[in-house]
Amino acid sequence: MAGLIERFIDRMPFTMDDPIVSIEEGSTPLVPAPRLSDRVDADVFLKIEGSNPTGSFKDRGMTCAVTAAAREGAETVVCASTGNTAASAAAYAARAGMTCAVLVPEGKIAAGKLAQALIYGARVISLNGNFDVALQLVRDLADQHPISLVNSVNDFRLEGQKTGAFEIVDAIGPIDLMTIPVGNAGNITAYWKGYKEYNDSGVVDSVPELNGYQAAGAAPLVEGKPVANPETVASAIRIGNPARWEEAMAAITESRGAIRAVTDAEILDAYKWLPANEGVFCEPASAASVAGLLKFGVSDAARETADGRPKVVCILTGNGLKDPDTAFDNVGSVIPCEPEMDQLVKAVLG
Ligand code: AN7
Repeated sequence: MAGLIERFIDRMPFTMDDPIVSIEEGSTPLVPAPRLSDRVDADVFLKIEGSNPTGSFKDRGMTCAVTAAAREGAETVVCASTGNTAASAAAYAARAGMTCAVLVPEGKIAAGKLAQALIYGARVISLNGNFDVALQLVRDLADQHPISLVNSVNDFRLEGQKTGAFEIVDAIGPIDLMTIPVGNAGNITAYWKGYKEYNDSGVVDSVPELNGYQAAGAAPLVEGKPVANPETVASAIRIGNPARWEEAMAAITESRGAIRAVTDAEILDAYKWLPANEGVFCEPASAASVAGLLKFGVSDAARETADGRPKVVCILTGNGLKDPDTAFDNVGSVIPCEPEMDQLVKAVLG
């Protein structure tokens, strides 16, 4: 399967003559979730973005951001990151033969993401400060030096990430509701762009309602003001001042949707329920989209416009393997066993 620039070249700010940097991202599974569907009385599908090359949706944006950087002749890319952007930037820079530096909040990045950034060969800088401070610093750095900034303030990132909407519609037609975790608010902005683009060009004649979910301890868009010290178990969305604030709120309003908060306890409930009941393991931030759906349900408006049972898609933005520590903190322990049949029988049958 080709990468997403090639697959959607007519809707991209690129031509096939550009130096396309791809690791065959996109084309992720859209998996029906029968048990979740029963719980919310809707046909729910999970968009498994953890199946991208580096295990998160960031690869959709990064193929575009790094292709644009390559076209401009950039030699170095930089980003601030809660982890997934760092892993993705590091991989695509490696693929392009560029140098990559990533700025991550000290101690607040999941182990898998840190391992990825390092093994792909990035310079990993641990900042004594949170994501919002890191983003401001790299914005200033990129203004002063010939370095390409690949955070989602870079419009090319949105061009790539909008293809998630195309894939959903191509697979199951127009949907009634989409739920998505919101951190820096690039992804919800990009999905809305994608749905509108398909609608405006006549591919479909409706757009879905968007429901965005933030962690309660890091919910600036819900509170209507920046959060100085964001805190949540979902480290990927531990962000207090989203860069795409206005665009995200416009997407919510235009889609007649909502931006709401889910607590860490609700996030962790969904995080554990999903693998045990649907066989799908996502990272805590991603589970916010399921936690939100379970907490708030499907709106009356989405049910009314639906043709039969409403069609709902939850975006699962990152792979559960990214964050093994949170998994171990929330499950039982392994069962020790001597190589004897009696013990084994007890261990297996409980
Ligand atoms: C798994 O990697 O911001 O609202 O620096 O990793 O577009 O920010 C990650 C964000 C959701 C939120 N789910 O998306 C970063 C970073 C996962 C994420 C989000 C992120 P945006």
